[in-house]
Amino acid sequence: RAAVKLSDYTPPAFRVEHIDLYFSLGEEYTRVRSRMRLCRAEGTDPHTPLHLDGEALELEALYLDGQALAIDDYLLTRQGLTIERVPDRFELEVHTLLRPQDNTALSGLYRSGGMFCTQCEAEGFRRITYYPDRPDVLSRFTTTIEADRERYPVLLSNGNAVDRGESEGGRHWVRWDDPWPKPSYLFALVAGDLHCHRDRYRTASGRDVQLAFYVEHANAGRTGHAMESLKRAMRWDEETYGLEYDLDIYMVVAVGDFNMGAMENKGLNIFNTQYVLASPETATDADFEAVEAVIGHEYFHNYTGNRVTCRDWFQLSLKEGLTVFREQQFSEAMGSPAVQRIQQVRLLRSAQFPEDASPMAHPVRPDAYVEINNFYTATVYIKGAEVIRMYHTLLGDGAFRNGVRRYLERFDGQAVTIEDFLQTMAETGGRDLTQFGRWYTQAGTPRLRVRDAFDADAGRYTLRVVQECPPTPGQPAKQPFHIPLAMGLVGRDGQALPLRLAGEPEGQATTRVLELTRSEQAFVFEGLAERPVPSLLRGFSAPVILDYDYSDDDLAFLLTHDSDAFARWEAGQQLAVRVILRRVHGERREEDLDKLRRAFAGVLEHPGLDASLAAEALALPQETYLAQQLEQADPVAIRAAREGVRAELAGALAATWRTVYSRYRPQGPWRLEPAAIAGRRLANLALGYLAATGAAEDDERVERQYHQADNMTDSLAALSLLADRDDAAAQAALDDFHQRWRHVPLVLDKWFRVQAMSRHPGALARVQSLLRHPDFDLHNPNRVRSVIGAFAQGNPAAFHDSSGEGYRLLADHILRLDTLNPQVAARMALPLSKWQRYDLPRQQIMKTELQRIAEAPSLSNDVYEVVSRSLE
Ligand code: DPP
Ligand code: ZN
Repeated sequence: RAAVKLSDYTPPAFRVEHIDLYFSLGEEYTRVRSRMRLCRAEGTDPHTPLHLDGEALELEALYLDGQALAIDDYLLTRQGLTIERVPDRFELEVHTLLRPQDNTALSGLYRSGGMFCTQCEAEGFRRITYYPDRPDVLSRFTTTIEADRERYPVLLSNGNAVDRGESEGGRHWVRWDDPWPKPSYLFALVAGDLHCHRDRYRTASGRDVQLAFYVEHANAGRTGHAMESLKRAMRWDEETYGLEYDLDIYMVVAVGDFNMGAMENKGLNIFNTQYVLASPETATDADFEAVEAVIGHEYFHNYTGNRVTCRDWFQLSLKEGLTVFREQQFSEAMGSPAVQRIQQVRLLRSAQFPEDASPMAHPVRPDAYVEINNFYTATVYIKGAEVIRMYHTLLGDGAFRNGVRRYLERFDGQAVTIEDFLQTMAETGGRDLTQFGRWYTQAGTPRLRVRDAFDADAGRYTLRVVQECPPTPGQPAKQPFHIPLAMGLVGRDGQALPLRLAGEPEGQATTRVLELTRSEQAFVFEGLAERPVPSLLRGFSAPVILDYDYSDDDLAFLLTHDSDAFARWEAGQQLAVRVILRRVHGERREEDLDKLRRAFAGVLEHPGLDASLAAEALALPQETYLAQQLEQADPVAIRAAREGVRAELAGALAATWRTVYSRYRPQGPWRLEPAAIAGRRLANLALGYLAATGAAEDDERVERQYHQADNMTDSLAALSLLADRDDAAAQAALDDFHQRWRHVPLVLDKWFRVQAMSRHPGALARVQSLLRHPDFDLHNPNRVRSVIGAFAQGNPAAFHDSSGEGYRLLADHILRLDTLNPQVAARMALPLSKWQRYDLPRQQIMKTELQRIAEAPSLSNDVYEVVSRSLE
C-alpha cells in the first residue's frame, strides 16, 4: 500500500479563502452543503486540476460558480474528487450525504449516545465533505447547524454564535462564525441535549471570556474540577508565556465514545469523558490529575497548534511535543515537580523506549507513513516533549520562553515546520542547534556508557562518556546526538561537591550540564580531595539509557544523599532492578533483601519525608521496565521474581507498613489537597505490600478499606488488590462494585481494568470471560482499552502466557475490531509488534498471530501498517 513521504511534499495548489457549511442533521441521514471560495495559489501551474479529499461520502450535487457539474466534468474515486479544469478564482458548492449513526470508526461526524459530534484530526474532515484536507490549507469557517429542537437543543461549532432561528417541522438552527483562519482538522460540531456548566474568566488584559462545559445530563455536577483546571491553565499560560485566550467563548464537550483523549478544536474542545468528569466518588486522585493535565494540554494548543499549526503531518511533534512539554510544566507548577518528573520518566520508559526498540521505531519527525493515525505515538508525543525539554535545558528558562514567544509571533496564522521552530530557538538562544536537530531525524534510544577514574595525587576525577544509538528500521548507523547531561558529584560525607572542570576558575555550582556532541568525550574535574560518587543524568536531562557501573552500596548511598530528587528515586529503582533481575536469573543472595529493606526503611525514616516522593521511591520497578533490561524476557519469570521480592519486603517490613498505613491514611472526609493525596498514595502503597504478607489481618484490612472507603482512590486501590485474589471476599467485593457502578461507564471501565490486570494466575481465563460479559462493547474505545488494552499492555505475565492463548485472543479481537474502528484496532496490535523482546517460542507464536492478521481480507490501512512493519 502506498506510503506518504515527507520528501514528496508540495505546497497546496489552491487556497480556500472562505468556507460556509450547512448541516442538516437527521436520524436517517445528514446533509452537508459546503460553499467554498477557492483560488489558485500564486505560482501554481494554471492547468493544475483541483483535487479535494473525500472518503465514505455520498456526493449529491456539485456546482461551480453556480453551474451544476455533470458526471463527466469530474472524477470521483475512493480517495476524493478531481475537477480537471477550473478557473483561477471560483466558488464551489458541494452537497454530500452522510450516515453518522453508522460511523463506528468515530472519525468525521458520528453519534455518541444521543448526540452528534466530530473528530477531524488528522483526516476526519474528508469524511464530512470534499475538501483539501491538509493542515497547510487554512480557511475562515462559518457553520450553520440545523436539527430537531427537542432532541438537539444545543448546537455548537467553532467561534462565536452569530445567529439562530426556528425552521419548519420543530427544527431550529444556529450559525457559528470563527474569526480565526484554521485548518480543517480543527473543525468541530456538536449537537445534543446537553447540560451546560457555565463560568467566566477575566484575562490579564481585562477581557471576559465565557467558559462552558457541556455534558450529558447524567453527568451534571462532575465538571467542577475541569472548570477550575481550565481557569488555572489560562492563568498559567498568561503568567508563563504571556499568552491570552483569543475568543470570547471557550467550550468543552465531553463524549463517551472517543478514539483519543481529547481534541483541541478552535474554541470547541471535544473531550473523552475520562478527561473531564471527576468527582470523589467516581474518580481517583490520578484521574483528577489527568483531567487537569489534559484540560491544560488542549488549552495550550490554542497557541501551540492552532495559532501556529503544522505544515504537514510529519511535523506533528511540532505541536504535540511542544504542547506536552507545556502541559508538563503546568503540572509541575500545580503540584510536585519531582513527583511529576518521576512519573513522566516512568511513562517514557514504559511506553516510548519499547517503541523505539521495536519494528515500529520512528524518528520524532517520521519521514513516511501509510496511515497518519498510527503516528500519534509515544515517540511523537513524549519523546517529542523530551526534545523540547532539552532545548529548555540548553537555552535556560528565560531564553527558552523568549524563543517560544518569538516563534509564535513570527509564524502566527501559518502552517510551519520543525525547522522553523528549531531555527527560531537557535537564533533566540544564540546557539547552533544544527546537530541538536538529529533528535528529530534519528530514531532509537541513545545509550551513554560512562566510565570514571580518580587520580588521588592530582585530586583529579575524569568522566569518560561514550554515546551509541542502536540501529532502527531504515537507519543502520547513527550520527552522535547533542545531549545535555546534567550531573553532580557527591562526597563521601554525602555533601554536594563544587564542580570545577580543568582550566576553570573556582566555582560553587554543584549541578552542571555537560554537553555531549561526540561519540566519545572526557570531562576532567579538579580540586577533589577524595573519590566522589557521580550523580548522573540528574532530573533525567535527556531521553537516554545510562550505563555506569555503580556498586549496590553507591546506589544505596545516592538514594539517601543525592540532592537531586529524581536521582535519589532513580538510585533506589536501580537497586531494586538489580535485586529482582538476580532472582530472574535464579541468583539468590542473602544480603540482597537486606539491602533493599534497609534502603526502604531509610526512605521511611528520613526526617524530611515527603509522602508522595516516598510512595514513588518505594514502588518496585514496573514489569515492562524490568523486561527491557534483558535481551530476551520471560514475563512469567519476571512476574514471579518481582512478586517474590514484594512478598519478602512485605514480610520483612510488615510492622513498618502497618504503621505507615495507619499514620498516612487521611483522617476525616475526602479532600483534594496535596497532603491528603500524598497520604492516600503512601497508605495505599503500604496496603499493597500488606496484601502480600499472607496474614489474615492484612487481608481483612484490604477488605475493610474497600467497604469503608468514601472515595474512588481508596476503593479502587483495595479493589485492585482484591482482584489479585480469588476467594469469596474478593468476589463479593467485585460483585458489589459492579452492582454499584454498572450504570456509570467510566467507573465500570475500572471494574474491567482491575480484573484485566489481575496478578492472579487465572487472569487469562478471567479476561476471556470479561470479553463475553454483557457490559463489554467493542464499539466503545474506553471499554476496549480497559479490557484488551489493559490486558495486553498492563498484564505481561498473563498476556505472554506460554500457551499463546493471550496472543490468539488479542489477534481475534483485533480482527473483529478492525471492521468497526481501525484506529483503535491498530493501537491494540502494538503489543504484538514487540515480539523480538521475548524468548524464541513466544516470538514464534507472536509472529504467527501477526501473520494471521496480515493475511485477513480487507484489512484497514491502519492495522495493515502496524502488522506489516512488525513483520519486516
Ligand atoms: N491533538 C490531540 C491532542 O493531542 C490528539 N488528537 O491533544
Ligand atoms: Zn495534543
